[in-house]
Amino acid sequence: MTATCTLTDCGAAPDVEYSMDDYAGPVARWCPGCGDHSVLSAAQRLLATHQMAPEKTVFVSGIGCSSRFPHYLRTYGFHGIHGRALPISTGVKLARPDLDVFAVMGDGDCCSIGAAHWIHAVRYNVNMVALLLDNNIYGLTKKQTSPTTPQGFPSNTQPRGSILPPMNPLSVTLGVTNASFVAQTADWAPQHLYATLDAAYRHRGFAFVRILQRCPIWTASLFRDAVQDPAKVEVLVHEKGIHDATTEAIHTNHLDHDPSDLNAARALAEEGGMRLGLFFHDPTNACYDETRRVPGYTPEDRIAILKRELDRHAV
Ligand SMILES: Cc1ncc(C[n+]2csc(CCOP(=O)(O)OP(=O)(O)O)c2C)c(N)n1
Ligand code: SF4
Ligand SMILES: [Mg+2]
Repeated sequence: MTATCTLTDCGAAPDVEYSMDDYAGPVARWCPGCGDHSVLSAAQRLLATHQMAPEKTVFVSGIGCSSRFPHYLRTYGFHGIHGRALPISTGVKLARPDLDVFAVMGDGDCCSIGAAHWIHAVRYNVNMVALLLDNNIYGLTKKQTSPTTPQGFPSNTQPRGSILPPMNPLSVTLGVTNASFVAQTADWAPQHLYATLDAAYRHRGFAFVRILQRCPIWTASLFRDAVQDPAKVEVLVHEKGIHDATTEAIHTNHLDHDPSDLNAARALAEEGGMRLGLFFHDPTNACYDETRRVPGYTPEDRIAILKRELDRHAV
């Protein structure tokens, strides 16, 4: 695919073609075997496939191991504060709709401290890709129970085992009004991971992707069975879904699921289990960034409108 000139927006083809290496930042400092490495590679491949101009691409994160993501890419990046990746990335997209925006979050980041932002981001359905790197634990702060930690799994905050049943990020997202794209993939299924990121990027609206992510330091046992035995993973298949021949050949356990069926998606998500694929997709839902956009105002017009509004409240 050829990129267009982004400096002048003249539409001319530039004499540069980006390779995956052009997006690579410093060597990632995640532990060996950490699933975050795999997600980073898939993101670099996506950037190269779509020839996304580094100066027109932004990765926003919160705080956590996974949130170091923007440091390792040579695009724009914003390493934010814990739980706030989504309001920051929403603001970036609203102010600069011409940019490609990605939010990268951990399970603590998204499902605990950032939970209110998560719900409203789904409802606002702003055009961006949100990645939940779910290792079922607070990794950076050394094995503290997160909302997705399985019940009974011991941690440093609940050494006798996580007390509550885990939150289901797919069910939560599918329960929010205006949800438009909900998928699940895994770091150890690189082809499926890439195909999912590609589908998410192509989606018009807020694409929520939960990535089952291995943390060999704190939660090694949780994904081991699924990694070692492909039959333990079920792949959702459908002509409207995410299709990857390699994944479907390795994981022969398939389930036919039409991603335009919201009730079926909710039922499947509620069942839990190791399921990879597109649970729900509706590209017709309203996107806040599109409906609120008022074309034709210059910066001077906007300041004049703002002043007029403020004057209305003068006492
Ligand atoms: C406001 C605030 N509260 C708590 C912390 C401490 N803290 C940093 S990262 C983190 C959790 C990280 O877990 P997760 O989001 O799952 O990311 P992971 O490290 O597992 O990738 C916490 C509690 C913080 N930095 N800021
Ligand atoms: S502690 Fe776990 S999540 Fe954090 S970098 Fe190491 S393997 Fe990855
Ligand atoms: Mg985590």
